[in-house]
Amino acid sequence: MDLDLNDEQRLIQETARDFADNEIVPRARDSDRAARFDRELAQRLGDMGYLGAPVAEEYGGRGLDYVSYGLIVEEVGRGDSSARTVVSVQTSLVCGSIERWGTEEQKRHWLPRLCSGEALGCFGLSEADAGSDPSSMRSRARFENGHWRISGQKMWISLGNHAEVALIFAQTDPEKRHRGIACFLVPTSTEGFSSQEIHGKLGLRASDTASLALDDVELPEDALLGEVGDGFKIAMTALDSGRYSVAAGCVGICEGCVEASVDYAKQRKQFGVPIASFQLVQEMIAEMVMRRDAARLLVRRAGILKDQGKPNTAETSIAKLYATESAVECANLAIQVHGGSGYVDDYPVERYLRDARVTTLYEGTSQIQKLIIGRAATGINAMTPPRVDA
Ligand code: COS
Repeated sequence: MDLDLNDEQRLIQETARDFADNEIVPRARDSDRAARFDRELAQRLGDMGYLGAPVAEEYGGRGLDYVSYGLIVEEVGRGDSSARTVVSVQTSLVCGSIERWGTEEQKRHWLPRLCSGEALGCFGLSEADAGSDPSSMRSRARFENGHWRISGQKMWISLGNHAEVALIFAQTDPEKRHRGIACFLVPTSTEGFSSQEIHGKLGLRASDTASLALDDVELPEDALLGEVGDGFKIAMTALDSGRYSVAAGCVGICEGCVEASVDYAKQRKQFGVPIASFQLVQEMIAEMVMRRDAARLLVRRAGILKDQGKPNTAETSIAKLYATESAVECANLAIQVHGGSGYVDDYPVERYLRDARVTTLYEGTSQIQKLIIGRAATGINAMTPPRVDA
């Protein structure tokens, strides 16, 4: 496996780095303090082509490979995970699903506006009682007199209050469990659709998080994405891309922690010398560097497999598990290196910790990733273990 970047990928990385430094970092603290979703920044991300980087150019994307997409997400994630969430949700969960499963008409209708940032989209899979186990969702869809009617509630939906289109997953036949789930493209202006902001989050305060309610929402037949029964697979393939994106963003957090900690440790003096000269400080920095490098390599491997069109679900889960846990660990260590200064938002490290914390929860908890990895290694599904007493 060739892990080197080519010239084009290096240029994409440098451009994204400059963009993050010049346009994301300067806004991050204020948006976090104000818990304000920065729609203007979302538009700038669209202007840069960062909201549909791997989408084909004919649909308004940039037609980039997955490794390049990962490089962009890493830089945006180093700048601000709330901005990174916009990129991940819009690109991996929304645009990726429409491009892969949509009809030509659906693609032409939605993708150019989503890729440009003119419109935002959200991904309505989770419910209050259906997180790790999405096939137990309670949202229902029925086909009546040539129309779909959907009712249900969704929870923890990023961009839900600003989206123009929501991908809504709903059950058409509960007896079929995951094989009865369907996915719909729901314009959020449709009568019966409403959203509400979720307040009081530990982190990602500048990211919009919503609960959605669908009260007998009526949709035309062609609002269906894929076929009835494809919903679970649409969700899983979207999450294979979304988890990659979250992992890449977390490499960015690890990188930010290393950079901030090295800078601080070299300028902060105690006992008459920079604290960077203390072995115990270097030990913390070494741990961060090691985790950053390992996470980056795991993300690169997953990206290369995606670009090669090879199966990568387990490798993506490994990257997601390791990178997200490492982001939490690195942010915690970075605060330790910064001492009291790391506890306030003059430095980015306390935000890194608060923002990193959700990444081991959403798009599949660390425990779900371990079960996916364990199943791939053993061939045994520990989520529904086979009976041994029958
Ligand atoms: N890509 C494509 N298809 C997939 C897939 C993937 N990555 N993973 C599973 N599938 C398919 C399977 O092939 C299977 O297809 P068939 O019905 O044709 O047999 C079907 O989906 C069911 O798969 P599986 O048996 O693995 O489903 P489980 O109920 O055991 O659940 C887990 C699998 C737990 C891994 C899944 O439910 C999951 O990822 N849960 C976490 C969800 C999550 O991340 N929620 C947070 C959302 S935040 S947006």
